[in-house]
Amino acid sequence: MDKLKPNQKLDIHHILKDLDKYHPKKRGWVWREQGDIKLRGFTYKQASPSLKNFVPLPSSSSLDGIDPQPDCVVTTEIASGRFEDDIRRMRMAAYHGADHVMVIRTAGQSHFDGLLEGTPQGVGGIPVTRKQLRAQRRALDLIEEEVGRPINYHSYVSGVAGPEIAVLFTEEGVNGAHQDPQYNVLYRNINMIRSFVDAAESKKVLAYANMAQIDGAHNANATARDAWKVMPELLVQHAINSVFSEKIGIKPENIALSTVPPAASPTPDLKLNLPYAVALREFFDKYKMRAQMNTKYMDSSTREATVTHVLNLLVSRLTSADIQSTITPDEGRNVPWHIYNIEALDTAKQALVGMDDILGMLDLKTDGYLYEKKREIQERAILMMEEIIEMGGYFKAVEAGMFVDSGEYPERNADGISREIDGGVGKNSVIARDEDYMAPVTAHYGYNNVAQYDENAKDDPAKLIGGSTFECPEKIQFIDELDDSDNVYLRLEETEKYRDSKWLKPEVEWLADGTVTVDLFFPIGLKIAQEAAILAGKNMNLKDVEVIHKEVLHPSEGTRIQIKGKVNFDIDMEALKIPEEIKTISEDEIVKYVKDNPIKVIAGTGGSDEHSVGIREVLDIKHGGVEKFGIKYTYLGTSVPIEKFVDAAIEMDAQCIMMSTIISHDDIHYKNMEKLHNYAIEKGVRDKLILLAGGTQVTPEIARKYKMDQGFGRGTKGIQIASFLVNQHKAMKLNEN
Ligand code: Z98
Repeated sequence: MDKLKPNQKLDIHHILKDLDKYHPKKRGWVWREQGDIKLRGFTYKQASPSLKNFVPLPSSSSLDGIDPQPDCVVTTEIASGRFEDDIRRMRMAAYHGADHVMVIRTAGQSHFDGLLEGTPQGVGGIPVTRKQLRAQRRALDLIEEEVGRPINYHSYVSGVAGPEIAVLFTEEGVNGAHQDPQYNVLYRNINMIRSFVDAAESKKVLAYANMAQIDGAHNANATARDAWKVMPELLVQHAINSVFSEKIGIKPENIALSTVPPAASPTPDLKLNLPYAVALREFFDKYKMRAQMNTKYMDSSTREATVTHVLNLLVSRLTSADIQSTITPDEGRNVPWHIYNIEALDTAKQALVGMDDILGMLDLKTDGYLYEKKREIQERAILMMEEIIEMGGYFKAVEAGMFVDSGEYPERNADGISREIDGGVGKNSVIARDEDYMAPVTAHYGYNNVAQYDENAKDDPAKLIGGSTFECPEKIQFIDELDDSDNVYLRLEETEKYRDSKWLKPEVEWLADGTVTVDLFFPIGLKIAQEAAILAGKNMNLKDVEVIHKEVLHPSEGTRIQIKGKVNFDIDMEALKIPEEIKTISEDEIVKYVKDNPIKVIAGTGGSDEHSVGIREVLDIKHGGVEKFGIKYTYLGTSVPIEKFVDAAIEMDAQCIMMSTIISHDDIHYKNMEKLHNYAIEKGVRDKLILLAGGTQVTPEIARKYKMDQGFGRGTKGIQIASFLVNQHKAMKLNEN
């Protein structure tokens, strides 16, 4: 499988085969191609070329399926923990426009003091391992070729094993990483001296690999009691990590500030988030901005999360974000449900494209509230930085609890996170290098003393050993999984029945997990509704029923509940009756053809059938009926005698009869079809008429068996009928000639 094909599943066995010998195709971060794009007569200014293979937004079905891509990199966070399942998600995400895939370590990997091999699920979460990275990068190498755009792969460099992780990432073709020593210090209580020394080493490696770096300031935002109060501090944290990174050698264009709008509606969202974003961009204009939604205020409502996301996207567009993250309420629910990943990607794509060139039409005011608030945030940040310097520097300031205090600087509530300079994990573990210290490794920070061995190896110390793993990937030690009771092969065996077979099972988290979600409404208050929902789930034969979302519509009149649970049946795909797909052609093509070749239709509900809604829907322009494409119709009404259709067609010189037939007892619908066909023959016009029958009980195959040219069942759209008419009309003309 050297190439993926859209109609073929990604073969996980292929990804795992000879994985020990696989090495990534390239290193380094890739930005999107940017520029003006023209699609279907529209010009997009903040855009990027369309993909080779993609799934467009649903509404694109009325726009010839165009899929304009925004100019910024779009992120998805994939985190089921089973890399064999996540690979499929990455492929779906790429089709929806993701070109930055972040794999979340669900274990709090900062707590591990070394690298882990294998895929040890049992440790209470999923850490990132070489095998997992390699398998996923291998899959992404295929996926990026399939969609025709490079995909950036990303994870985190933190914890006391940070430098080792940075090396691992470089070896395995990871293209971006979070790296910010302040994260270690504040949130993981890792010794600050150790964290900054490790960060220097890690950043040197990230710089070598040309990876993009995302910082960790946004975590203050997520941790603080009132996130908008830490706005000045966020600027300070960004400043510390950016300058530090640049001094070590990361190029400014690879330094991305992780910005999260600090507030969400029902706060006056934009009045806080917009001045903050402007303040940030103005101070840090040489760096990139990675915008992520504010998860702090996300509850389990997908609707609410989407609105917060869209408001955040507005801020991103107004301040030109370079990387746009997308996360979902599933963070809040703690379940990585990829359908919502895809929804969030579509939300970003739809909103960003919808707001294309907004700054070409609007200016942000440079006076009044926006200016004053922005200035105030910046002034507070500078005051804080000055005080930190006066206190004797960052370490002293952390010790004094200057960070993540719930007061808005310079106001202080004395509840900030305080760490001791010589405390925390890994304290006293930094030792000065000896005089004759020497490490023959590539991308090493600081004093390395290689010249004593070889003057020529000064700038390339690994030369002394014939190259490091960066230059010679074959030197990498690949250790396969060691746990023989929990590994990918066992998991694949468990689900083998559902892989490329006739068996299917609903899925949420992992292949064939049988999980489903159900939306329920009860005309009662919350407390009772919740219990009722769980019982309802059990009565539906669901196992492990849990409430995942609840919303009071009125304290006593009603509650909406969403539950999840597991089903224990399999679906045999071979037993399914798959309705025939009716192919459509583009609206423009239909309109042009009908203009040059007028088509008239006689329509009505046949026999003694009084239904009229369906046929009117596919005739009238209102909901996209055939009239929309220039096709003229004469509607004869309901209970139309079969003969009358043909007589009217002759009289009006029509090319087509559309007979609706809903009632199906005694197969009357099919009998009427045959009658219509026979009468047209009797009148000598069968070969000049296109006969169509439609209705909820009509299937195309059986309609054709009863001599119709085509049948149209439930859910038919006008464009399907119009497309068929055009194709059939063309074929009839060819026959005439
Ligand atoms: C994000 N969804 O930012 P653990 N380093 C930094 C981080 O911000 C994080 C980690 C490491 C969010 C995820 N960020 C939150 C600077 C996490 C993760 O301790 O192994 O979980 O490290 O995209």
